[in-house]
Amino acid sequence: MKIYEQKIAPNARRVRVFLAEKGLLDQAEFVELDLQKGENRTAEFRGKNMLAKIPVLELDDGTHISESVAICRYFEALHPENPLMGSTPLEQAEIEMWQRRCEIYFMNLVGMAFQHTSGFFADRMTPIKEWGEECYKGASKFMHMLDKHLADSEYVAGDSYSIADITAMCTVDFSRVVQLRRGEEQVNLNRWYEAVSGRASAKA
Ligand SMILES: N[C@@H](CCC(=O)N[C@@H](CS)C(=O)NCC(=O)O)C(=O)O
Repeated sequence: MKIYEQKIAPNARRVRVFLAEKGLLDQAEFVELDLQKGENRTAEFRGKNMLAKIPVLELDDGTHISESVAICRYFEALHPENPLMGSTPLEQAEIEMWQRRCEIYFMNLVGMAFQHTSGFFADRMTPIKEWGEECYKGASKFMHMLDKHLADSEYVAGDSYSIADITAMCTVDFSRVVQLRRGEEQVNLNRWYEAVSGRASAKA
C-alpha cells in the first residue's frame, strides 16, 4: 500500500496524523511528490487521481482512493477501534458536521488565501488577490467562531478527539503561510491547540 503525498501539504498531513492516531503509519509506503515542480500533474499521476491532487492512497490491487477524508474513512472502517469518526449515529453526525465545517469554512479558505495571494501555483491557475483576501477574512472569522465554540467543548466535536480536531489543527498550522495566527485573547482556541498539538500524532 502506498500513499502519494507531499509531507508538508496540509491535506497529506491530515492523513498522516489520522494514521498515527490509529497506530498504522508504518503500514504504508509514503511517496513524496514535489507539488510546485508539478510532479502531481503528469499523465501518470492523473491516472491515479484525475484531479491531480494529493494525497492518494494506492492499494496493492491497484485501486486508488483520493480525498483525505475518504482515505481516513477507509482506515476507520478497517480499524474501528479507537474511533476518530464516532461510534453512535449521533457522534458520527456531530463529528461529520464539524469536520465539514472545519474543511469548508476554514481549511479550504486558508488554501485559497494562500494560492490567490502568493502566486505559488501561478503556473496552473490565475491568482486573484482580492479573492485571496476575502478568503483570508473568512478563515479569520471561522477561527474566532471556533474559539467561542471551544469555550463549551473540550474538542472540536465534543468530549473526544476526532477527525474534526485533525482538520482544524492542520489548518491552524497551515494558516501561518498567510500570516493568520491565533490571538492571545483566543484562550479557548489556544487551550485546545496546546492539547491537540501536544499529542504524539501531531508530529507524524
Ligand atoms: N479535497 C482534497 C484536497 C486535496 C488538495 O487540494 N491537495 C493539495 C495539497 S494540500 C494539492 O494536491 N495541490 C496541488 C495542486 O493543486 O496542483 C482532499 O481532501 O484531499
